[in-house]
Amino acid sequence: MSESISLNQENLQRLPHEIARPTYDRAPLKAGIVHVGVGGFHRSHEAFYTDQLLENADVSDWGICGVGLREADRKMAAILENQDYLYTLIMKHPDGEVENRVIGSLIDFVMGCDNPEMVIRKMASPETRIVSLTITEGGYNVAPGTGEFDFSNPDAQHDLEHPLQPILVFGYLTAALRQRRDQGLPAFTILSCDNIQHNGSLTQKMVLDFARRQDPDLASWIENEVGFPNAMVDRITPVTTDADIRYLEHELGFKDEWPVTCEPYCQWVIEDKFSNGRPSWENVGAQFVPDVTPYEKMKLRLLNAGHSVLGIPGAIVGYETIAECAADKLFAAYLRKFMDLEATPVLDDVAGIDLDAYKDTLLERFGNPNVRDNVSRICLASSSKLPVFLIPTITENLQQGGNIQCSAFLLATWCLYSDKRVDQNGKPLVIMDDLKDELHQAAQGTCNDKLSFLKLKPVFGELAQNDRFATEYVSMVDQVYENPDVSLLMRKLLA
Ligand code: CS2
Repeated sequence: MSESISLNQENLQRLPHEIARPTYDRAPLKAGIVHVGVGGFHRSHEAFYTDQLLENADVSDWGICGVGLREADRKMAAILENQDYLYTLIMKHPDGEVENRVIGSLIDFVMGCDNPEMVIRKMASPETRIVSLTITEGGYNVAPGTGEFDFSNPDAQHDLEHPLQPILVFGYLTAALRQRRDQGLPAFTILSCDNIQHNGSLTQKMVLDFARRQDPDLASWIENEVGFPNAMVDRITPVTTDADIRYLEHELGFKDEWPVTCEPYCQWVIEDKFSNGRPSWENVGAQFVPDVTPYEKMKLRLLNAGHSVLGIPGAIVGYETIAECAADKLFAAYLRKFMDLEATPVLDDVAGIDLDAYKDTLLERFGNPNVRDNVSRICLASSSKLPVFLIPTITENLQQGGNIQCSAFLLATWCLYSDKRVDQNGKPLVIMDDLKDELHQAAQGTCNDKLSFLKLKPVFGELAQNDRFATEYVSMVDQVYENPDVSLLMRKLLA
């Protein structure tokens, strides 16, 4: 077999003809965007939209420079550098069609933990006009229970004491914004691309809380000058596997060490509040709206919550992927019941969106058998996901006398999952969660106090204090612990 071609700029024209690739000239691109958190999602979403834009218009200002702040980013930084920051996006349709495109919008990468000052300089450079973030739901340093910036985090204390060697993204942003202010440069926009209700407003609050502690004048400047658009982001993007790498090498004859797979569906709804210009992403499918709230709520509470609604019981049953869960008629009916009776009644109307059609589409997307989205990806970090995706639905239903059964069932199964840490067949579950020990301990307390798990305040807030919810939850816990065949209880719920 002939040696396969390695993906890089020089080899771009030697790739098999069926692979789409940038036809624009990458050499003159400037990094108008600095992005923190270059995981699969950034590469299938913002970098994809930006690549489409570069392909369709002559806009050399909007290349992307990636930033890694964690030691764990080092491997991928090396791979990207080796490939001239090119990578393949493998879009998998439900009917088996696969579209492959090499994405060219990423043009540089810097590692903060090696050289924090270089990252600060990059953000402070005149060509940088947007700093965007995918730092995960748990990355915003919110103090559990209070919603304030968590100054008790030792990394935050470190950043206050060493403003030019920050660890947290907030330290980087304020250091770079200070340099811009001092040099008379316009501020950049900070664009959050994480799944959080009002992600822009939350980012603004955290940046301002931190900056105020450091320098109140700087904080006022940031408050007046920096745009923090809220945005709803959407594209299901599983974790890259060796099989994806092998597919490109064996089927298409080229070597990409870090491709990314995703579904064909893609959505980005953004508030038009940019402080220093922005790409015309609307020309390639993004929507700019005055208020993103209803879109965010719809997506977080139907899609993201829906994922957990399938994923946690799915993990207990022993399903590997979300598609397997969605293909199980019982799981699909339970998800639909959750969406119709619990999530939808507390959603706002979204102009121009038919919620029933949106939910039908979700079931189809989840069922795409070619997107192998593992339940382990969905279950990871549930302690920072469910407070955003699910708890507000429960709280609002409790205020309005709405339905809470499916949600109570989900939390009871999560308790069982955290307690036993094995699936129904005895296979160990790999739990990846910053609070995994706390979750385990609280769940193990169930034998003495049935509300023990629900009393974990950083995750559930005051839910255990609500009699109606507590009663429903305890009834589910009793049933799940009596017979951990969660499908049986699911069937009862649907009867
Ligand atoms: C998922 C999201 O992490 C999760 O639990 O629900 O990553 C989801 O796949 C994306 O938000 C889709 O846009």
